[in-house]
Amino acid sequence: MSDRLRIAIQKSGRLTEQSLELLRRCGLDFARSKDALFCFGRNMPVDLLLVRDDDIPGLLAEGICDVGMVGDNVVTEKLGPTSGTTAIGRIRGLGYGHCRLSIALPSSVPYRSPADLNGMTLATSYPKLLQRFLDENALNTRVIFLSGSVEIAPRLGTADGICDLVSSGATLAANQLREVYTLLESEAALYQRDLAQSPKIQAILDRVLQRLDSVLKVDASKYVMLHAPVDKLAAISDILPAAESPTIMPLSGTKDRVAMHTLCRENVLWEHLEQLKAIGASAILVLPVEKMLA
Ligand code: PRT
Ligand code: ZN
Repeated sequence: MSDRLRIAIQKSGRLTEQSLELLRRCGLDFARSKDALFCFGRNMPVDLLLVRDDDIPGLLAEGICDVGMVGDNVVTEKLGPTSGTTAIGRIRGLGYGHCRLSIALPSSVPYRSPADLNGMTLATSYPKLLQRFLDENALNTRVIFLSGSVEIAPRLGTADGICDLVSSGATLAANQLREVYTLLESEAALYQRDLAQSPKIQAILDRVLQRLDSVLKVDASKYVMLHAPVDKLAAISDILPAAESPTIMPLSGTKDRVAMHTLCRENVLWEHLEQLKAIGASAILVLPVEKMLA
């Protein structure tokens, strides 16, 4: 058994760039081999396997890799819910690859509740997750498996509706489909196999996780600068997500308004900025944080 940590990531697809970038930001440097299926870690005992995302749960289950960066949707479809029931555990959400697995019907088809799916045929690439939902709701709905282009099945007359991944919703809209029920929310996540018998590999993983946690924490943090009415400072702090105690500075030419700087430990959204503006904040700047040693 080698004493190197093996990480599987998607070889080529939606998750590839961000997975590689995240590992790079954790300080991992890989030499790409010619076939690019295996990359040797140059500065830590960590190697990369580049594979199809669908293969990652199986590679973890077989112990061929130790951790995998893969969508929750893929792992849940292949292995079922991982909590406690399998040796594969979800250890971190990675903050990219967000999507949801949803049932969608042609816009013209009425829908009030899952019972309306009775007697229909649904096309999907996620037959296990869909069948589990149908069974839980005691629905008599036919499932047909399609490995791709699921969204055109209703137009071709192959199915009444679909169950597929959605992110922006543009694909559904382009096919006159309407999302009616979400089965699963998903993001790219780090999964690990049971390493109880491999303490050396677990120790390498712990080092990588420590770095990963700093990177993820910095990503979620924002530095906010704004001008605020003096009597609204408390209300502004309440709006800012996970804000630390702010720095308050005078503004020349006015006693009623001050400059406020604060670190927010969670992402600051447009909704927050709109609320801040509504209670009198102005000149609002949200800056990314590069590194943080707290
Ligand atoms: O070759 P390989 O098997 O590795 O790749 P793949 O073709 O199976 O997967 P890929 O690269 O398409 O997606 C990899 C992972 O990205 C998925 O398993 C999800 O975890 C995640 N992800 C996030 C998505 C989407 N968003 C997504 N929108 N995967 C697919 N889609 C597709 C969806 O199937 C639909 O066709 O995009 C379309 C919908 O997008 P919107 O934006 O129009 O709603
Ligand atoms: Zn795939």
